[in-house]
Amino acid sequence: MMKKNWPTHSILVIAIVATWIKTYVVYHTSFDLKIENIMQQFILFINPLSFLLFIFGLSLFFKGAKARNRYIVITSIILSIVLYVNVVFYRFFTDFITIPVLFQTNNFSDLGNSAKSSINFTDIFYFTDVAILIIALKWLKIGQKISLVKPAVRRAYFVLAAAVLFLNLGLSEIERPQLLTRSFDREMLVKNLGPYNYHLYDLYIQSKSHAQRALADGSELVEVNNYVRSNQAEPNAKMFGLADGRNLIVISMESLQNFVINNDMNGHEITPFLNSLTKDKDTFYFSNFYHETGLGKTSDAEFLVENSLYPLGGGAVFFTHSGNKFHSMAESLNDKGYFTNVMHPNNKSFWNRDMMYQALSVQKFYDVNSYDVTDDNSVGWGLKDTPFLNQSVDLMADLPQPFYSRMLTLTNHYPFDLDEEDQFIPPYDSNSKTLNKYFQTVRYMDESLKSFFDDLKAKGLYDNSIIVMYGDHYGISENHNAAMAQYLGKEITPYESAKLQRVPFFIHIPHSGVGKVETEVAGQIDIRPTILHLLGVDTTKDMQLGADLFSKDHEDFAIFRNGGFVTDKLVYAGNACYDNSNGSEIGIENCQPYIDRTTQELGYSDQIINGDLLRFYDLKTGNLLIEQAEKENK
Ligand code: GP9
Ligand code: MN
Repeated sequence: MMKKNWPTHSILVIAIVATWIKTYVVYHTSFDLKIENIMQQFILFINPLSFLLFIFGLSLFFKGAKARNRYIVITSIILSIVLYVNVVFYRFFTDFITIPVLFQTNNFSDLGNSAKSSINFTDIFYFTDVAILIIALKWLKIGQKISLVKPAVRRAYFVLAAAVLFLNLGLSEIERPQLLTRSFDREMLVKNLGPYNYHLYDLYIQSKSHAQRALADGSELVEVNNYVRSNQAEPNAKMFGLADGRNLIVISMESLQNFVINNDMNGHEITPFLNSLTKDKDTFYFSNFYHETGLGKTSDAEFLVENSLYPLGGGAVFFTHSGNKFHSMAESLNDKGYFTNVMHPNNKSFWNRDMMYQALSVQKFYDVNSYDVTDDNSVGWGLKDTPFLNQSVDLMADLPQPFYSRMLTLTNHYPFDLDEEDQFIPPYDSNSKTLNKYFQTVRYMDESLKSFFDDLKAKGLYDNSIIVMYGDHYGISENHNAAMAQYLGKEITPYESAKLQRVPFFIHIPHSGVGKVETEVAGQIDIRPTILHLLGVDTTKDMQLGADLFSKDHEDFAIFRNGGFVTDKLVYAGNACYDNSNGSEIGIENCQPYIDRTTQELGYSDQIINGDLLRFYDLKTGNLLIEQAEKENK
């Protein structure tokens, strides 16, 4: 009787609905996904559907009922395994699997035997949908027959599936703009795309970089190496080793642009503490220092600091190339006996940091779980800067010394929300709410940094440390040009926009007495060689593109990730060449030699990253391992 009443493709519907519901239940029972509003809940609910419609929909192409049913059951088993493996992985790492992780066996050494103990009998629940299918097929005898679907019906079916996918992507785009290009947080991807689409997306990203890697054989390094060697800057004898043996603290100041330094807003000083450092005898302040980040924002700046290579143009290198071989600053300092770590009170998978930090040889990542985070001490993106920096000093007090701690602040991040008690100055009065609030959060960050210095002193960490601080990237985008024009009292031309990419850079060396304001044009690429030389580390063999800012060989030249550049005399932005002394547009031929060098240098950096070329480079000897590569390829 059953046989007659059930339409022929009921089994398809059962497969889709059962897997869909199960996935949704698993979201709530097995992962800790932070859902903030109804829209996010709705996206979460519909996100498995598009993939399930596609994958199970392929069963419409089968001609025999048996083969079709087998396809559906096997697909259901595979999807259940994929989801279940993620669940088990999540129990350990509170993260979702990426394809490279599956091939990095050292990740699983942690899992070891305890993996077994975390697999429970009740986990059978994760296969409920498979069980339902089998019951439907075997006992209820559903899906015994098949009738061929008309091509038009099939087409309509896949159009529907595509429509669901676009609805899903559209809603996600509204909820989380630039999800696929910018916000590379796996949790966010899974929350918006669902686990199955997420794995497809990951597969796409990984196979793209894998293909480029496979094409490289190391011979590309000859030219790159020549370039790097011929552009090397000799360390300044007075500065080399000046801070040898001291702890190194590097602070990424979120979204901090240089225009606020030594400036005021309607009579209010914006950064009193940082301003005092610009006049301090122990501090170098670089006033013509540029960020060089692309889509990866904070993480791109981290990449520049660690590697002195440019981030990528098309995506966040932290996400696309965490499987590469790198010779990071952390690695150099590990070799020198430093305890290297990063402190940042956010989800560890944000920007794929947990994976990338392994590739960068960072020994420990103090993520959000290392901090005491409550509603009271949080705002916007999470833990406020003052408690973050304060708790970090407590952590530092227990670290083996010397240590290298890289810290990432968070409060001065779009949308620049701030509790009333933290608003030390009023908002600005332009038509841009963003800019108006920006001054207040910058003022707050400045105060946090001041108390951080005090905390270091109180814990006895100050005297034997050096503190390096850089703005990571712009905070005010070109969408706010009108408001910026009002504030700065001048029109924001492409020339001005380029100059607004300046971020403050400070090197504070307690008791050194050598500090001053430096005006040479420089960029984030120069941070690493400068620091390493201060700490007395030889970098003659390093594959780095920046130059020591204290070296007489350092050139006034900063390259933007978008192909623009600045020198002491020229600015190249928006395909036009400007005179840097007055901002007037001049003939492109003036810029051409630097345009060529910019293209060349960005090209070399991209080649190193895309080809994973550092695997062919022996840092200890400076030898190129090209013969070995030839063998590998055979
Ligand atoms: C998040 C923080 C902010 O952890 O780094 O990232 P951003 O959006 O500035 O790149
Ligand atoms: Mn940032």
